[in-house]
Amino acid sequence: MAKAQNPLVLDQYTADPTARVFNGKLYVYPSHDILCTEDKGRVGWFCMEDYHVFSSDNLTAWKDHGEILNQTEVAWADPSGYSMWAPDCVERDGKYYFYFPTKPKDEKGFKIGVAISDSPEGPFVPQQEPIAGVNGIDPNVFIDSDGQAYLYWSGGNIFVAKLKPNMTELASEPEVIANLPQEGLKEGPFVFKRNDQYYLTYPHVANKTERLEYAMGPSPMGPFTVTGVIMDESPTGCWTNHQSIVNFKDQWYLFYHHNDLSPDFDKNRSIRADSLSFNNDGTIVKVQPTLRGIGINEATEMLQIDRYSSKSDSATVQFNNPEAPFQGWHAVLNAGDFIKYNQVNFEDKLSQLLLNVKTKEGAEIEISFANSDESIAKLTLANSTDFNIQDFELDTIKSGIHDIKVQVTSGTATIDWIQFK
Ligand code: FUB
Repeated sequence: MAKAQNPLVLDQYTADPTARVFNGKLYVYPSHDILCTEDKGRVGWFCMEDYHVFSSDNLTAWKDHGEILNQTEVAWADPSGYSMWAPDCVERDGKYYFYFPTKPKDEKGFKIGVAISDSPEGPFVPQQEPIAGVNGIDPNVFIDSDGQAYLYWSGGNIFVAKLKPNMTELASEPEVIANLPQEGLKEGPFVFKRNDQYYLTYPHVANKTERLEYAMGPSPMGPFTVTGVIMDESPTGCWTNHQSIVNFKDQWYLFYHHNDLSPDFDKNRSIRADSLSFNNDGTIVKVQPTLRGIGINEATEMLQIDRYSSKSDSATVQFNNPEAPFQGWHAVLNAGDFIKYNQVNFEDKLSQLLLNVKTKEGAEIEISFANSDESIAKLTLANSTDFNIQDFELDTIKSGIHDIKVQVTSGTATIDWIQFK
C-alpha cells in the first residue's frame, strides 16, 4: 500500500500516469521505469518491461495490483525491447482495453497494442497483432458521449483516428492534428471533454524540456486552437513530463511525473498528482506542482510532513538515506522554521502525538492549526542522535479537517513523520 503525497508511489519508479475512474475508484495506469544494465535495454535510456496498475478510493492510500502485462507476453513485441512506454486504459461494455506502445519484433520504431480484461485490475490478454495502420507511441483513447471512440498517439506529430466498436481496429485513416506548435517535440496526447469543449493536452518542448500544454476545440478531431500551459517545465529538471486529467468525486486532478526519487537520472521517474481547476471561460488554471499532492489524510496516519504544503525558506527537506531514495525524506527545522501540512482529518477524541524525530541538543516545538492559528501543543523534545519516536499526551484535539503547522521555537529538529492517536 503506497501512502500518497507526491510522489504517489514510493517503492518503484513510475511515469506517464493515465488516471481513470472505474466503478467509483480511481485507477492509475503508469509506465514502470527500471534501470537498464549492460544486459538489459540501453544503459542511460528509458527501460520498461512491464506495467502495474494502482487504485485508490480516497486518493491517499494507493494499492498496487501488481504486474498486469509484461513485454514477454506480447506475441508481436520484442521480448527484450524494454520499451513498454506510456499506456492508457478505457472501459467499454464491461471490458477494459489497455493500450500500450512498444517495439515490435524485427521492425524499427514503435507500434501500439491492445490487451483486454474483464477487470480494470487485469489480467490483461494482449491481442496477437498491434493495431494496423498505427506507428507511434503514447496511445490515448477518448470515447465521446455518442459512443464513438477515438485513438490519439504521437510520432513527431499528434495523430487521431476513429476506432471501430471492437476497440482494436481503426475505423478511419490517421490524421495529423493541425495547428499545434511546429517547433519542439510534442507527444503524450490526452483528450478529455468538459462542458461540450474538447481539450487536447500534450507535453511540448517549447524551451529546453517538456511542459504541459493544451489546445481546445469543438470536436474530438478538432480543429484545435492552442490555448495555454497547464504546467511549466519540471523544477526537478526532469526532461519529460506526461499528463492525464480526471474528474473524481467532483474535483479535477492533473496526474503527471517528475523525478523525485531519482534526482540525478531523469529516466527513472515518479508519478504525482495535484488539483486542477478551470476559469469561467473554460481555460485551465496553471497547476503549480506541490509535494503535498491530493487527498485528505487521517491524523492517525504517519503524516510525512516533508511532503509539505508550505514551509519557511530555510527549512530543508533531505533524503533519509541519499544512497536509498526509496526510504523517503525528512524535514530539518531550525529555530524559527515552520512547515505546514494541509487537509488532515481529526476524528473525535485524539489526544496523543507521536513524532519520529532526531534532535541532537533537544528542541522546543509548537504544533498548531494553520487555518485557525489555534495552538495544540508546545513540546520539549528530548535529545537523540538517531531517529526515535517521542510520545506526548495532549488535551483532546478538536475534530474536523485542519491544516497543521509545526514550528521549531528553539534548537533544531529533524522530523520524519508525525501521527496523532
Ligand atoms: O516514458 C517514455 C516516454 O517518455 C513516454 O512515452 C513519453 O510520453 C515520455 O514521457
